[in-house]
Amino acid sequence: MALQSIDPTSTKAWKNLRKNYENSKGNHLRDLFAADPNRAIAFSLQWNDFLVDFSKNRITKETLALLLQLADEVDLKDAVQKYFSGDRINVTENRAVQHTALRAKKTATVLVDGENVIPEVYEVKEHIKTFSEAIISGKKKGYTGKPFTDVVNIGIGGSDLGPEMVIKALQFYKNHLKIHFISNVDGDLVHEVLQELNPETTLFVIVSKTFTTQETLTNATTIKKWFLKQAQHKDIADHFAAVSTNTKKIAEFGIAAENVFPMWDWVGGRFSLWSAVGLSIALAVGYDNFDTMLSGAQQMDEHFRTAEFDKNIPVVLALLSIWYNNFYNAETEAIIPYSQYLSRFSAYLQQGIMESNGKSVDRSGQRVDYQTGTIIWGEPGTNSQHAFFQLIHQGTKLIPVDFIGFKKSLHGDVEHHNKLMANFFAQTEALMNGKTPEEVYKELEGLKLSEEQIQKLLPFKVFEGNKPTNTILIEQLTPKSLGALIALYEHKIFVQGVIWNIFSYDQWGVELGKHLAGTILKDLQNSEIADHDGSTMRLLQAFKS
Ligand code: G6Q
Repeated sequence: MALQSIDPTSTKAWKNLRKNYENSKGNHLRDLFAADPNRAIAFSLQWNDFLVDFSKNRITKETLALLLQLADEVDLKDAVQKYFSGDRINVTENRAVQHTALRAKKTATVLVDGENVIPEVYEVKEHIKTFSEAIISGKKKGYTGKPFTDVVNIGIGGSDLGPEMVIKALQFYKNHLKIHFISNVDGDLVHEVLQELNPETTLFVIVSKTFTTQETLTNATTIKKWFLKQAQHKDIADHFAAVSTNTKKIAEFGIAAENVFPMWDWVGGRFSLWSAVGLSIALAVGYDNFDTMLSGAQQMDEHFRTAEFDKNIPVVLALLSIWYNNFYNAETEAIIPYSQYLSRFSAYLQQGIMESNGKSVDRSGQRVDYQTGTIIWGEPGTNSQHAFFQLIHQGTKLIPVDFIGFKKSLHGDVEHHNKLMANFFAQTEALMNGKTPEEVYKELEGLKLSEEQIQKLLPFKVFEGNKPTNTILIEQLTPKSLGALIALYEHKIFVQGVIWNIFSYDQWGVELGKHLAGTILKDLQNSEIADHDGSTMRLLQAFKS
C-alpha cells in the first residue's frame, strides 16, 4: 500500500509549532541551559555505543512535544510499517523500497510482491563472500597466473559514492588490494587511473543498476579496449565482474556468468552499498568486515522500527531538521565528522539526502507551498574550522550542524585524539555560547587597549552564539558503528520525506540528466548543430571551432 498523503501544514501541530517558533525564537541557548540544569539529559539519547546530544538546539520541551505530535499527525507509524513491509512506497516508479532487507537477519522474512527476498539476498551475499575471498587470498588469479593487486570500481552516483565513502572510512581495516574508482566520463580520469595499472593483475568491477548509464558504459568500454591491447577476449572472464539488474546487457558486454552479481529494482542506487554494489568494499576490507557493517545497519533498523519516537534517533534528528528548515527558514545543514576517515561522508549524504528529498510535488501530485529538502554540505573537522567555520560563527545565515566524533581513535594516539576532540567539543560550545560584548570588552581590556581602540574593535569580536548543533559521539569508528551511522541518516531521510509528504525514492532530475546530453552529443559529433537557444548555440560553435 502507498503512503498516505497528508499536508503537514494542515496539522494542528504545525500551527502550534508556528506559534511556538514566534514565542521562542528570541530565546538564547545560553539562557535555556541556565534555566534547566538537566537540559543535556532531557535532550540526549543513548543507544548502544552512540550518544546523541541534541540539547544545543533552539527547542524547549514544548517544541519537541509538538514536533513529535507532528510525526503522529502525519501517521509516521503507519509509514514506517509500510517502509519495512515491502509495500510499493516508491509510487512513481512502482517499486518497493527494501534496502533494509539487504542487511536483515537470515531468519527474517521480507515479502516483496508476496515473495520472501531474504534467501536470494543471502545467496548473493554468499557469492560476494566466496568471490572476494578468492581474490584477496590470491586463489583466483589473473590471466597470466599472477594474483590480483588492484581493483577498479566503474560506476557513478549510487554505484560509486557509497563504496568509495565506505572504503575511505574503513581504511584502517583494509587489506593489500588497491582500490580505484572511475566514475566521471572525463577521459582524463580514466587515462590517469589506467596509467597506474597492470592489466595482468587488475580486476574491474562494473557497477550499474541499469547497465545503461552513459558514463559507466563509456568508461567500461574504454577500459575493455585497453585491457584487450594485451590480453585475449577469453581473459575478460577472469578480469571483469559486474553488478546489475540488467543481466542481458551484462552478457552482451561479455562478462562471465560466475562474475555476475544481481541487484534488485527494490533497492535504490543511493541506498545500494549494502548489496553487491558494495563488492569493492568486501574486496577492500574482507567479507567479514562488510558483513559486520551490515549488522550495524540492521541494529539501527531495529532501533528505528521499534523505538518510541521520543527515543528514536533518526526520528528526533529528522524532526529537528524540519524545525530549522520550515520554521527558521534555514536552507542548509552541515555535517562535520571529526575523523579524516569520514572525508567523503558529507558528499555521500549529499546524494542520499538531496536526491531523495529534493522534491517540490507532494504525494497527491500538487506543488508544495512549504520548503522541503535541505542542502547538505560539509568536510571533516578540524580542517573545516580553518576554512568555512567563520561563516557558521559570524555569518548572517543559520546553519545547523551535526558534529560526529569518536571516543577512541583507531591508531591509539591519545595526544592527537585529545587535540582533535578538544576542538570538537570547543566548537559546539562556542557556537552555542558565542561571546557577549561584555566578554569581548574584558578580553580587550586585558590586552591593555585604549577605550577608543576597544570600542572600534568590539563589534567585530562579538559572537552572537545560539547556533544549533547536534553532537553524535560514538565509541570508535568500526564497520559496525559505520553501518549504524549510515543507516541512521537513511532513516532520517525517510522520516523527513514522510513529513514533507513527498516521494523520496524517485529521482527524475537525475534521469533527466541521463537523456539531456544525448542530443548535444550529436551536435558535437556531426557537422551540423541542431536548433538551440542563442547562448547554447554560440557556446557549441565556440567549442567546435
Ligand atoms: C541513485 C541515482 C543515481 C544512480 C546513477 C547510476 O539513487 O539513481 O545516482 O545511482 O545514476 O545509475 P546506474 O547504477 O543505473 O548506472
